[in-house]
This record gives sequence, C-alpha cells and structure tokens, in this order.
Amino acid sequence: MARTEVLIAVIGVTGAGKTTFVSRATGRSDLQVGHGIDSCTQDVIPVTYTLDGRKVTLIDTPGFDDSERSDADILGLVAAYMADTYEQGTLLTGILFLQPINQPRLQGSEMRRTRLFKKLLGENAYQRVVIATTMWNQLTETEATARQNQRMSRTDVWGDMVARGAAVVRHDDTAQSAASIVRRLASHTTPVELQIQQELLANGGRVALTSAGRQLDEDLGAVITKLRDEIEGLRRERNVAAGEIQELRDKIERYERERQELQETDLLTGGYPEKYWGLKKILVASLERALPIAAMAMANECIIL
Ligand SMILES: Nc1nc2c(ncn2[C@@H]2O[C@H](COP(=O)(O)OP(=O)(O)OP(=O)(O)O)[C@@H](O)[C@H]2O)c(=O)[nH]1
Ligand SMILES: [Mg+2]
Repeated sequence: MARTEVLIAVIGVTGAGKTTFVSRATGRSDLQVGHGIDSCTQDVIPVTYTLDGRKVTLIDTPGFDDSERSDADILGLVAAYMADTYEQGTLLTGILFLQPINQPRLQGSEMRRTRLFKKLLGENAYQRVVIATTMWNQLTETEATARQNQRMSRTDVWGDMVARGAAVVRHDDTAQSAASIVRRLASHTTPVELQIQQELLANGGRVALTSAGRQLDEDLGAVITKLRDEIEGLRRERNVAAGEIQELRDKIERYERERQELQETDLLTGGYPEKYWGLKKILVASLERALPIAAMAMANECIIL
C-alpha cells in the first residue's frame, strides 16, 4: 500500500528556482522568491499541500553559494533540519535537485556544489533523486539540451547519479511540469535515509565529520591554497597594486573563518546559532535514545567484517 505522506527535500544553488518551484507546485503565491543577485530563502521552510489526495510536503532550503552566508553555515542549517526530521522518524520520500541550465559553462563552483550534494545524499539515495533543470527559456533549446546532455554524460557531474537511478528532467516553470516532477518523486512507497542523517547520528552531531563536511573542508582548503598561489604570483610581478593583494588576503581570511565555523558546527554541544537550540535539544534526546542502537549496529558491522 502506498504511504500517504510524501516528504521531498528541494535543494540546489541559490537562484536555481527552488522557491519558485515550490510556489508552482503548491499554487502558493506568498512564498519569497528572489529578485536581483542576492540570495533569498534564509531558512529551511517546509510547505505542505495536497496532490492526488496525498499530503505532500516540499522542504524548501536556502541555496548554497549564498551572497550573505557561508556554505558551512548553510550545510549546518540543512543538516540540523535533516537530523531533526530523522529523529522524529519522518524520513524523506525523495530529493529534488534543481540546476539552472543557463550557466555559461561547467564552472568549478558548480562542480564543487554538485560534489557536496552527492556527499550529503550518499550513493544509496541517488535512485530517489530527480535532477530538474530550470531556466530553459533563457537560452535556445539546442543549447540547453547540449548542456544537459554534457552534465548527464560526465560521471563527475550527474553521470554517476544517473547510473544509480537518478532521473534528469526538464522543468519548464509551469504548474503541470512541477506536478509531474512531484508525482515521479512520490511514486516511491518506502522512505530513504540520507548519508548525512546516518553520519550525524554516528558522529554525535559533528557536521565536520560527515562526508559532506569533509568534502566542504577539503574544497575550502583547495580554494585557500589557490588564493595563496595567486598572491605569490602577484608578488613576483612588478607594478601590482597593494589593494589587489589585500583583496586576496581578505578572501583567504573569509574562507579560513568559514573552515573554522564548519569545525565548530556541532549540533549537540555548541557553536550553533541560538535559534537552533530547540533542534539541538531534540537531537540530544534522540541521540541518547539512538546511540545504543547505533553502537549495536556498528558492533554488528564489525562482526560482519
Ligand atoms: N526563466 C526562469 N526563471 C526562473 C525559473 N525559476 C525561477 N526563476 C527566477 O529566478 C529567480 C530566483 O528564483 P528563486 O525561486 O527565488 O530561487 P531559489 O533557488 O529559491 O534561491 P535562494 O532562495 O536564494 O536559494 C526569480 O527571479 C525567479 O522568478 C525558471 O524555471 N525559469
Ligand atoms: Mg528560495
């Protein structure tokens, strides 16, 4: 028998069209859609509606690559929400990953964020992922199709997810298109656990110890090294404005702060914004209950090994 309740996480970079999708699907016109270059959604926002007689909740999330907040902070927010719902036994039915197709080319930042999403999800969840491309009306059909195919054919972009059952579909920004995507995600009858949910439980709430946390730390380290190399290169040149080097130093400082922040994001004991204390409390209670079970599971794994 089909489960009656459907829970779908909507993820993707800032400006991908996540809130617009939720608005199209639910028919709600009061959701805050972004205008201009600044990021819009600042929190994890579940929106519930009814589709084909079933209760469906779409979880809108703040996009990575935010203009105001670091990726570490966003990862912490998403992780806290996922840990909380996991604790309540409310598992996801599927994940909708939105990707704007009007990016000029496959940039490093898109590759980094895609990698981060994969680590958040874990390979076992790929079959529950629908990758929907947005912004088709911003470029020609041929060009958009070519960009989508390129991403599907490369294993370091979506290829590995597709090989494990992820679907790639075009979303043309209409209510019909949104409904057909939600139906596809809702067709599964069993819930799915995300890697980050399992890992947070196993690591006592330390985001930095999850695969996504490690990936983000590695990426930040690589960006800092690149910036340092750039400074070295500039130093060797003549007539370089001091301001140029200072700008790079400021960037390094910002990324180092972000890295530090990531290390400190602990959903159990501290370093987390006050407004999530409620979530923390729930998580502490859940861990107290779940840790013996997790320990047993790990012991079983050792025996199998
Ligand atoms: N052309 C086109 N524009 C879109 C589409 N989806 C969203 N937009 C526009 O893109 C802008 C950003 O959309 P949002 O829905 O706020 O994006 P978001 O992913 O929620 O962004 P954050 O909340 O910052 O993470 C808005 O101006 C939307 O009107 C689409 O499919 N096609
Ligand atoms: Mg939004």
